Amino acid sequence: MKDHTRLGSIPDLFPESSPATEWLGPSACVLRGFALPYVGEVLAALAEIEAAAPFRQMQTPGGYSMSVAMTNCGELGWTSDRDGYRYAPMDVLTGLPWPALPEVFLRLSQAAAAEVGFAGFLPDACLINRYAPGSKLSLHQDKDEQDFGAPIVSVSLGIPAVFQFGGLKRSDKTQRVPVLHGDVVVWGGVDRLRYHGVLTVKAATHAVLGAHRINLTFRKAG
Ligand code: MD3
Ligand code: FE
Repeated sequence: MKDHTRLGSIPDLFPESSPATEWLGPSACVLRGFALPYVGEVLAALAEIEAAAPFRQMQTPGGYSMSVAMTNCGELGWTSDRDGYRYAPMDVLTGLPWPALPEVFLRLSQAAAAEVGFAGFLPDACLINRYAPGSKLSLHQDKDEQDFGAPIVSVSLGIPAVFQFGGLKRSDKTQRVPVLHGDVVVWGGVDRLRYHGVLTVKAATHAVLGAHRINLTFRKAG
């Protein structure tokens, strides 16, 4: 029978332009738009977290104020101050435990990790970074967690940014990876300790988040 829809014969004009999954390494990849179906629920949960544990600009051990504002949810939260970096169960700003990880955060991070081969990922910490234009995160490794066997899942929301993505030594060559609202990055295994950072965020406006970028990183910290 003749195929009147011709769906099977429409050529893909852009076969490599924006694949849904872009591998950055053997165990690191970008899942384009993966968080989009979750965004409504994620933003509602985020409003509650922010109300209970406000964003704050933490101090570095060297006494500088970070340009990125941070808060946390989960059993453990990442903190930096004059004494150093660590995960702790209490928010020193409020004197209260960090808000619990909302169910939608667990569902999203677990689904993303499974997509990259890390089935059963169960984070106990979510660091929430808020970037205004001009904010950046210098090249670093995430090594304050106890268990490097678990991956980290990053969810980007709001205005665009460019990730810097290097190797296991600070001096290794870096790649630049643009990330948009809804993009998810998962890294683990041999890529778990790769240096990374966020270039200075440019001025832009997002329909929902205004002049902000928010990044959630899900971690197994304890
Ligand atoms: C590592 N946050 O909070 S992870 C952090 O946008 C942090 O706020 C970033 O780094 C942020 O510690 C999101 C960026 C990232 C992307 C790809 C990687 C880290 C990576 C690939 C391999 C290793
Ligand atoms: Fe990091």
